[in-house]
Amino acid sequence: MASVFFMDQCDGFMSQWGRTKTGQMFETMKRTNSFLTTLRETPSEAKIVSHRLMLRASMIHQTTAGIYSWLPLGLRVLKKIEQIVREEQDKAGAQEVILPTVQPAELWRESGRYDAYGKEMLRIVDRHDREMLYGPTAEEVITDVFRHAITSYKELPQLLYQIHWKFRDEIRPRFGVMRGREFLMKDTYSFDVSQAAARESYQLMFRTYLKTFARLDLTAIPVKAPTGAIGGDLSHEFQVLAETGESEIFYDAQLDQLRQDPADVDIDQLIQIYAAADELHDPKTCPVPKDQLKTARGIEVGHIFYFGTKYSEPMKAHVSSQTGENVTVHMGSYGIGISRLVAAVIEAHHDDKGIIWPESVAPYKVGLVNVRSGDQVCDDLCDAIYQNLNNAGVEVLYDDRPERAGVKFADMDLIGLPWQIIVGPRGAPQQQVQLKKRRTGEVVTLAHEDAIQRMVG
Ligand code: 5CA
Repeated sequence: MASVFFMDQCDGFMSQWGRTKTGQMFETMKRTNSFLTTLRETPSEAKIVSHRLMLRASMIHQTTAGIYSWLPLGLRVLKKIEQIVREEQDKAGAQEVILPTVQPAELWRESGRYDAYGKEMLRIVDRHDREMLYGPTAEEVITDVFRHAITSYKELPQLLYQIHWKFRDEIRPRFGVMRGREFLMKDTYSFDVSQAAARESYQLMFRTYLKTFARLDLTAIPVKAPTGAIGGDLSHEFQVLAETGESEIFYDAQLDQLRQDPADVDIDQLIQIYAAADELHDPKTCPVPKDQLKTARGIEVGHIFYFGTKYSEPMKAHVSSQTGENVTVHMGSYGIGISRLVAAVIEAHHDDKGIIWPESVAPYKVGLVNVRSGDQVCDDLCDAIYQNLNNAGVEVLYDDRPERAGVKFADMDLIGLPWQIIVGPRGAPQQQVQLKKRRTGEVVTLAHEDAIQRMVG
């Protein structure tokens, strides 16, 4: 990976920034100058492991009930997840937009949802006494954008998405960012000329979701779901299995085999396999034999809906068809809880020492541990490694603090970077380091150039 530095002469700076070939930002950081303030003790308010670890690793700070500030380490993960979700949406041909968070009540009156949405909607009055709201979702806003721009079937299908903050005044915000009141969502909206075409968009998103979750190292089971406040007649939730999950799901054991390799699975086939949220599961009508039926708890990380003309009809989103008639477009919407995913990844990837980030979303790839900061040989070798990794565009967090080795090791394990390069007084004179893989705990001793080489490759 080549890199271009904006600040060549930045030896004295706390961190360095660059840009990789793919345009993604990377950054390296020294602990002495970082905002990282890890906690040894377990915060008592946190009931599930992801919340505890996010607080202990200083990824988030609760500003008020269900509303969080994202701190530097947490934000890096949030951005990585966001970028993977974005790349998969772009590959599917969806185009990114940003819609307003503050929306006029008027549009929601048009769709008939303003009164129906209830107390979860945060309602605001502006200085002219106009009723506004902080968007819990954006079907109305996007339908309004669409109807002002698209007039012909020739311009369909359209897939538009945004990655933006939502607000739902949840009655019981809990488990940290897992169920917040303010949260980051990716929401895509599809517009098609017919029901058959809309089904294709639905299947495209279905497939895109399986690829997205696989890149996050998550196994997400697609489950038939009720449509709730969004409405419509076809819907799937994507559930990551975890004991702490809020939903109970029932599924055919066949799914366990198929989901191993989602890329090769025929989607129609996957949609046919029984998997249902508890609201939809009825043991009397369930087609799966008892010994083949599995039950598990899940975290809903995504939810997709086909709702036909529920919004386009009242909001008059029409196009001219091939035969010149005016037809109402068929729509779907497709959500992914980006901020919730940060917690879901931790629920799926941790041990009793802390987080174990999959490489794809790790805040840094490597943690560099100077076992004896202040020792000239150790400091020099660490500086050389830090600089080399930097030049190669490898994201590294360097623990250069004058702390005891035990504290640094515990912190690195807690933060959960995939790799640790450990520099100590025994190996440093021979330019030797230890390379530790966080997931397995496996440690090898090798020349520092070899360790760097392995991180770059
Ligand atoms: N308009 C549709 C699809 S874009 C919609 O809003 N769907 S949703 O209500 O199911 O939300 C989409 C995803 O956002 C959920 O699957 C979940 O992962 C995430 N989400 C919903 N509520 C919260 C919340 N309170 N905290 C964190 N994430 C949430």
